[in-house]
Amino acid sequence: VIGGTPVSVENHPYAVALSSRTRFGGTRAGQFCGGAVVAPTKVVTAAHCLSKEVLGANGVRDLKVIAGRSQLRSGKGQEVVVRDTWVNPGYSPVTNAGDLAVLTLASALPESYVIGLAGPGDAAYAPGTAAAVFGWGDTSGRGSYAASLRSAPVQVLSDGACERAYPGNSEGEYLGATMLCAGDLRGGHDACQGDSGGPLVAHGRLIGLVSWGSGCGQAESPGVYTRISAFVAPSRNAAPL
Ligand code: 4AZ
Repeated sequence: VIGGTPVSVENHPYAVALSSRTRFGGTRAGQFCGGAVVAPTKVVTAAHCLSKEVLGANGVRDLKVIAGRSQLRSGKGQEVVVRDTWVNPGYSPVTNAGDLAVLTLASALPESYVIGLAGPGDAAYAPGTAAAVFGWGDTSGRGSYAASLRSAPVQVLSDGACERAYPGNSEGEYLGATMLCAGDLRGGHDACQGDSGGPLVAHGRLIGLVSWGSGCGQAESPGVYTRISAFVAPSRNAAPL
């Protein structure tokens, strides 16, 4: 997180770390992505966090979720094994469209950790809404990972702001159907590497997951998030959120 401040997970218990048991050890305690608790045994994260390149040969068996812990190297909270993963079949690793996966945990987290989802039409998606992004990722854009959970204030931005920044050039393509634009057009507040999959929250509800962007915290290069409302529908065919 760029331009953030340390926050206590006690105030944001839906914020969890995805950690590898065998990789990225040392100061990061294996942390490589974030996630959000949406039910006692369900964590949403970015689909790109579960790619083979990220998970390594052991796949899901290498994965654990760390909850209730601000300082990753402290002993607090819960470390939970992942029993099953669901990757959005509409996810494209080429465009990053539909960048969402659901982890089913082997044991339940407290109900008090669960954050509600902002569904389609929720006012929290209106451009200009104050939002906050959470994570243990890079705080500088130069590979300095946070030891403790941080949060930065960002604004929900219009689709147009990201369409202008990412028109399908080498920086990427913004596809508003499953993506959400948020950040600080003047720069200075953003998600960054290692924050992927982590929560974007507005009006006390989950609106996005950190997905991608050009660099971190740069002016005119907003963050691109997975649009949670694209996966919350009253229809029987909706994703299992
Ligand atoms: C990443 O590499 C990444 N500034 C995530 C978010 C952003 C940039 C990069 C947004 O995981």
